[in-house]
Amino acid sequence: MASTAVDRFLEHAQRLGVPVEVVEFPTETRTADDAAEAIGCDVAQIVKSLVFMADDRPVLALTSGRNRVDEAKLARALDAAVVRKADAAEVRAATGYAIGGTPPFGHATDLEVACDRDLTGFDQVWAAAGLPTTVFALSPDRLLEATGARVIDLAG
Ligand code: 5CA
Repeated sequence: MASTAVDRFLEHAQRLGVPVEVVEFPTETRTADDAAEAIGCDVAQIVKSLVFMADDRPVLALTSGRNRVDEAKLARALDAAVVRKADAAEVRAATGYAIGGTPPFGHATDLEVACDRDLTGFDQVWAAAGLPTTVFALSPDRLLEATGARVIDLAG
């Protein structure tokens, strides 16, 4: 797995003291459905690490693979006037990773993080590890600790 993106993520995780075991698949895990199928878990256990622009400030919404973000709810929670999905370049600039491989922490910039309440009920959830073919598992508690996320109801 000669990948600077995964290596970069692992370095961040180590610095944060979060044990990460990267699992790489021969098929893409670019979307939540792809990832759930490859892993053999419930799609609701997939952490989508979605970047939004909240009044031009990038924020991260950790969203259950089963849910769509209600942008009005997210705006209210962030006290922002306007929230929209970041484009590919904005995701790259804010996180240092490409869409489909963006991990939930270990980013190029310090992002405010909101976490979908629906992710917190599982023993284990799965998130991207830097590339659209890589994932790792962690408990929701560790996810919240590593990201400093605020748990909110963000599903539409
Ligand atoms: N590896 C998987 C599961 S861990 C993953 O990263 N899923 S994800 O949901 O976090 O990333 C894919 C998401 O990126 C898609 O759900 C979609 O909402 C978003 N996306 C895809 N293409 C674009 C684009 N061109 N601009 C903005 N967002 C996009």
